[in-house]
Amino acid sequence: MARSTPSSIGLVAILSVGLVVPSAVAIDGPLASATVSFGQWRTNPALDRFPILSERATNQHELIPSQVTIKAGGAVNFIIGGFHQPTVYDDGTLPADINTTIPTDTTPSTGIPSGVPLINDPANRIYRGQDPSRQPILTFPSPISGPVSQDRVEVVHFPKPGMYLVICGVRAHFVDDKMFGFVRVLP
Ligand SMILES: [Cu+2]
Repeated sequence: MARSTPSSIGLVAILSVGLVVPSAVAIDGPLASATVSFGQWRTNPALDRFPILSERATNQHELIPSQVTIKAGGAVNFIIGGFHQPTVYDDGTLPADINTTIPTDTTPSTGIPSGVPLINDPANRIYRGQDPSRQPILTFPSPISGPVSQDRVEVVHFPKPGMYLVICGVRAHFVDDKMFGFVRVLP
């Protein structure tokens, strides 16, 4: 018994430290997170979406701001306004690296509307957002024809430093409207 006492004390000490220092510590401070407006509803000319309108011609296809900076271990909150799909590529990927050929590098949207080409180039892709056509149906009582909600949030974690390309997976938005930006993650 006498020999077991020191090790018991040591075990208690280790357990106590374990209680004080969690295994994963969330980061804090101004670079812990950033917010990106991922598509925006226009106001000029004035827009009236009441009660459930999401007319695509009245939507701005931009990431605002186009580049944000956070620390490793931080997060980016993509606030999605409109029919968009945030997709993130690994450190160093450039817009020219993304393959967008139909149909080999795209997949059709599977909900409402269906058949919209969504970029599906998995090379160096580290995150692909939800199918924007598969969001909750707005009409109630709901006919299957929709429409679906186009405004939502996706929150993405960045554990490693680097410069990450973020594109909109809706092919026409990326190819025609250059809808992309970057997340700079500091050590
Ligand atoms: Cu888009």
